Amino acid sequence: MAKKRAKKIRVAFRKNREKRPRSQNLTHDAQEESAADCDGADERISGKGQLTRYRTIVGTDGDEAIIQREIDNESCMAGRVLRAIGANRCDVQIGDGWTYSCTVRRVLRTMSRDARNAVVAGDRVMFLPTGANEGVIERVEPRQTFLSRGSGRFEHIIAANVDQLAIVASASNPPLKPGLIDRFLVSATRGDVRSIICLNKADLADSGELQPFLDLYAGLGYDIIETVAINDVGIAELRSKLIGRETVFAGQSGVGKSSLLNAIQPGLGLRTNQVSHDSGKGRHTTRLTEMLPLDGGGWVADTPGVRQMSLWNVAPEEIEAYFIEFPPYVADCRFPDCSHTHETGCRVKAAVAEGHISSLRYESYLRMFQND
Ligand SMILES: Nc1nc2c(ncn2[C@@H]2O[C@H](COP(=O)(O)OP(=O)(O)OP(=O)(O)O)[C@@H](O)[C@H]2O)c(=O)[nH]1
Ligand SMILES: [Mg+2]
Ligand SMILES: [Zn+2]
Repeated sequence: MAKKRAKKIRVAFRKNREKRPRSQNLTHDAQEESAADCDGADERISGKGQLTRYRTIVGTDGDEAIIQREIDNESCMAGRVLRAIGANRCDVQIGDGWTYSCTVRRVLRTMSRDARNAVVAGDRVMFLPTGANEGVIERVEPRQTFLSRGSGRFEHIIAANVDQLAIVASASNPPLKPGLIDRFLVSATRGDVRSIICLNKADLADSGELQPFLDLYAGLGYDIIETVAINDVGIAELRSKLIGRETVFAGQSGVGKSSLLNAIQPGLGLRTNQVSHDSGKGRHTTRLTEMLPLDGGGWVADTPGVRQMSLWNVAPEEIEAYFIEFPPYVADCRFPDCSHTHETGCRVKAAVAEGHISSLRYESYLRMFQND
């Protein structure tokens, strides 16, 4: 393929030197930006009018309108972001294992208009070394895969260039939320990431209680494993699915993401904490997304627990395509633009009534469709 020629490109930037407008609903925003959402915490929600400043940069227009800054390749080094600390500092590892502590060139932060964080764990970057173990990130390579969610008016990219997402849910304490699993499945598919579901804390469920969930997701073709992080149940099976791959662990706070990773590789020594007795919620113990090397090959990324999983950039009418059991029925709905919510002659609703589509999954679909 012919190399793309560098040219001058007009780029809309987020204004960054002005005072940002105060949000109308500060309490809500404070809740939305949970303590665990600490990466990118210095980015605020800003009004639409903030996106109007244009600047010209030298770069190449990629496919999907990805704009690549032209940089001096001679003086830069290639590396992988192991962890992003706030919006402006990252640890970047180069091929021989040496790690540089890097800042992020301001132009990159203003260029990433919709994203809360310009550089995320897993990114492949070019950086300019400024010392023996320091540098400045000059360019983020286009992401091959990504896992993201909506965070206020921005996209929160959790990790990039990983193969798999381990969706961790707990049988109890905090209670199982199937809707959250379904949202992660949609988001992973959208970012080209395959999913594994870990139903952890199986020791806290009555025998047979989890079977319907296991059957449901296994029946849809998803990889689902029952685990007990503190008792070594399902750990060998989970480990075998991780070796040689790059897997991001995500889920609510307190479900046992860090505990599972410690069970898989005790040397990781990740901090864990009890679920709060009062609220029944996790305590947001893990604060950063961090890529960790696995003995035997591959990487895992531990992430802070999320409170909500809003879909980002998925239009309501696109959601049906992410529910892998829907398409055969969708084709037979009476109206070609059927939303499967209220229409007569809807085959999806009929399939739910007949028990061919799980009502749990259909409820998840409805909530996502209504953006609830
Ligand atoms: N009974 C039981 N408890 C578990 C299991 N796995 C983890 N726990 C406990 O659940 C609590 C929370 O575990 P963490 O590993 O800190 O959870 P996390 O998902 O990493 O939470 P955040 O970092 O806050 O997102 C700890 O007290 C763990 O000991 C399990 O399989 N069974
Ligand atoms: Mg944790
Ligand atoms: Zn329909």
